[in-house]
Amino acid sequence: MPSNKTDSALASYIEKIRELTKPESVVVFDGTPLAYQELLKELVLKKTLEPLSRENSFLARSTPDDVARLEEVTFICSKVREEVGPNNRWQEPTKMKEELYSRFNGCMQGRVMYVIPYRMGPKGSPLSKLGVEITDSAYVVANMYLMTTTGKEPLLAIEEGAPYVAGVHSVGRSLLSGEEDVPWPSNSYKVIAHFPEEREIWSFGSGYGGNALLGKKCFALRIASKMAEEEGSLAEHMLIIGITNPKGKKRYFAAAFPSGCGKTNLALLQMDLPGWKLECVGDDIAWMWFKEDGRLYAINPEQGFFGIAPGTSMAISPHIMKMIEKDTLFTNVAETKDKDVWWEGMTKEPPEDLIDWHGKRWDKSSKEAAAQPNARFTVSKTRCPILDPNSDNPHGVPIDAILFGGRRSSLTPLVVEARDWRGGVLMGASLSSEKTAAAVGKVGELRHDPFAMLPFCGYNMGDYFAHWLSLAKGSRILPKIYSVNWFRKDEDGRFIWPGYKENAKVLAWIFERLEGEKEAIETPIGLLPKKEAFPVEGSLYEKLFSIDKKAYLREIAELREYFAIFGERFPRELEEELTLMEKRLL
Ligand code: GTP
Ligand code: SPV
Ligand code: MN
Repeated sequence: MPSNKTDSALASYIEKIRELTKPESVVVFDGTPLAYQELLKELVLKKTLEPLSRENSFLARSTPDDVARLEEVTFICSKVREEVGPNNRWQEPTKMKEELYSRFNGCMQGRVMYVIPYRMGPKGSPLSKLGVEITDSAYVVANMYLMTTTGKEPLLAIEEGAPYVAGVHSVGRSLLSGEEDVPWPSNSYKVIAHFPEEREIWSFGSGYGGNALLGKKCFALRIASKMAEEEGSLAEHMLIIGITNPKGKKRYFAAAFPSGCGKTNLALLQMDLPGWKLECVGDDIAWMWFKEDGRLYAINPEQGFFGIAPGTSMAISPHIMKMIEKDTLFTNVAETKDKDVWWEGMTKEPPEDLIDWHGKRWDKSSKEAAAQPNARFTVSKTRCPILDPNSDNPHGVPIDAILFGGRRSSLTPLVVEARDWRGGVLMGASLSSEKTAAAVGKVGELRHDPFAMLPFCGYNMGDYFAHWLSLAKGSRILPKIYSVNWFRKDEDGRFIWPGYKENAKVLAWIFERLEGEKEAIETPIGLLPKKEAFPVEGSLYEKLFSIDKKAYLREIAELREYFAIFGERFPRELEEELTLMEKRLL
């Protein structure tokens, strides 16, 4: 497929996939509320969805082997291996296409093939982009309806010749005549393949989240990050929030935390500090570009939230709880006897008579969780109780601060300000985090996750670092960069910082720094809040902000080893920056 696909290219693309996958029928999804309701009815008939007592809300239960993103079978298929770098799995494009053609051959037999034209980003934004997802999963169509702008308007733009990213997805389970369907069709063979040069995505075998909703991680991060490198912009795994101080001044922040590390929670934070206000532009992805006024602007390419349910409660995340009161699709949560939802952390005590995420009566005494740890809700952003008035502004919102944060039980302090852009880029590149249930694999394992983009950067991460450095040019007004860590633990393994609503104090400190209202102390790793200027009592301050120089020196040695995997592509400036930090620590 050419990268500039036209209307006739769309028709021939649909025809090509139809011929290959041999569905029973083809439906172009028109994105209307009525079409969505029709889909929900079908999904209930097929038992993929179960109606809940919450208004217009439904529950899906996946198969136990299809509960999260699958990094092991996610591939970037650029022609030259070095282009994808050691941060990605690579497969030669022709070889991958051969494999895909054989897997997709007849894979939609007995099923409806849906064509979803969609747009990522606000209408009329220079950064918004179009996509088409072809899928044999009605569940995917319903989720895409909530997460993107689907239907006639993006279709028309594509028909008028606008370029788009093409994606084809199949659950990989054809239905031969007379064969009965299962509630959650999938295939034990799974693969998610990206072709950045052709702007194409192919996904087979999984119906879950980032593996199947191709507009999200596959397009808006992996393909879009490559496009951004070419266009001089950014496509990042970041939330976007607007913060207003008691004087009525508003600033926007973007923050990158790895999967399952608190973006949705921070994006919907109830900011309880007197006089302060927080509003949400997005909770997972930011597309950003520098405009002629020299400032960095961001849009949220998504129209909805695909958020983690476990851990969400009225006590700690009331805005999220309010948002999902109705019009929400739940996947893999537990079900109460009055057909409502429950998950670990929602209430102190679980209710009686729960049905677990497998659909079985839950044994309270068992060690198994009632909700799958990566159970999620899908909901349109129109339900967000603190949606920023600029959330659909095609011009984007100006970003004044960028935060990087991982799940680190030791080492990194609650908040550190980078001295300059370079120091900030090193902060992003140095990010490590303990793995969460958002991806299949061992939970809790500490791994490098530069810029929270390890699973999502569609090209060589060495070049990605260089791209970030290259943005500091001319008279640009660069955002200040911060590292944060809500997850430091004490000797007994307990979180030192209460987190959640308390994180507002960190946001306020950053805001006040930008206003020039707060002094900071110079340390070898960056600028820390002055003890008097940070609203926690003395001993807690020490625990949150102490710097273990020896541990930092070990970290630097380890980082050097890690960065070496990028070879020549690792920017010398970052190496120098690392050496400077080392000297300051010695
Ligand atoms: P993805 O959607 O996978 O990209 O994740 P996310 O970054 O949006 O993470 P989310 O906000 O859903 O949080 C994931 C988990 O971290 C949940 O179980 C939260 O309860 C927990 N969490 C969020 N914020 C905090 C915090 O400040 N402190 C602690 N201890 N846990 C938090
Ligand atoms: C993540 O894993 O970072 C997510 C969820 O936001 S998924 O859409 O499944 O990738
Ligand atoms: Mn995410």
